[in-house]
Amino acid sequence: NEKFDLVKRNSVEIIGEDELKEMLSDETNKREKIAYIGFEPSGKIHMGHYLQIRKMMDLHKAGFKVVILLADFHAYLNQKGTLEEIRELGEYNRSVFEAMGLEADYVYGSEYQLGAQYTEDVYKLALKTTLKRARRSMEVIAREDDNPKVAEVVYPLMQVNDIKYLKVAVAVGGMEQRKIHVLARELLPNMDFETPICLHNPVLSGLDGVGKMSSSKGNLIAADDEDSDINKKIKEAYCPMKEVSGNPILEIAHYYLDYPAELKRPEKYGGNIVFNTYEELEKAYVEGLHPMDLKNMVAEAMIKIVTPIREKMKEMNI
Ligand code: F2Y
Repeated sequence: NEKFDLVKRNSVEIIGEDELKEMLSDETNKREKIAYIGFEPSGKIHMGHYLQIRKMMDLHKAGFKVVILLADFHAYLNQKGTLEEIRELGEYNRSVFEAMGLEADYVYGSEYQLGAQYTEDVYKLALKTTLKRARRSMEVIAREDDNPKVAEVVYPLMQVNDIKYLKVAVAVGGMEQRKIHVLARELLPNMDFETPICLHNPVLSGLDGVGKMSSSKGNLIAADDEDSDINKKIKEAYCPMKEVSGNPILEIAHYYLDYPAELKRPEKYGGNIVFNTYEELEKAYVEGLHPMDLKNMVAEAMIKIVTPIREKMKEMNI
């Protein structure tokens, strides 16, 4: 199935693949085709976000209505600032996603998360979830805190509840969301809601090779970086010779190059090479393709992707 291949492409996993296949081939919309992703509003939108936004565009192309949750209360519970500050970042994030070309419905969590029925359901979920499980689901997501707060275990319950309240069939997120999603799959069938399908995207490593690409760490390529920033950042990025694991440049090559991809090089450095697939490129790298060659390819591809987004953002006065 063509639509299924499009939706699955470049994801790490889909939990509930068969249900998704069924939905994609069902013209009667027995189950409403709604896909969502939530973001804690953030000061910088980067290429990790763009991987997820592109996936939402794939789902839109496959016939889904796309909902973007600007998760203001979640960011608040996760100590990201005052609600006022967070909402301002939410507006900014929405504009950047629009500049990226995403067609979607945007909703703030606070528009519905104070409703009586929503609140009662959070209490119900609180009774069914162990503290241990709630904390585990937050391992990668919760902000570092020497004295962790109760807010940290309220957060995943609300995220589970969002899936019900937004009538989501396909919940999308980075791999770090999987424990919350698995919890949702267990709990929601007992809350008058159908088990959600969950699609998980890869989480890119930071350009410094320390941890993940993150707005708070500055180890990123931003949606509005200038060509010169991109060239400089990639030139200086962590990219150990012959090493695949935790290599941010190879990860970007994996998810952002179009294959077949061509490396253009002067004859004296070995001339041009065409890689038909990422796997071919990875093999060549493990066998000694020079990091500088890889970086040149990746920088060119990133500039091609970022330039139209940056231009659109300028046009929109973002
Ligand atoms: O960014 C994150 O780590 C997500 N947990 C943010 C988020 C996603 C959702 F799908 C918050 C939510 F409330 C969600 O419903």
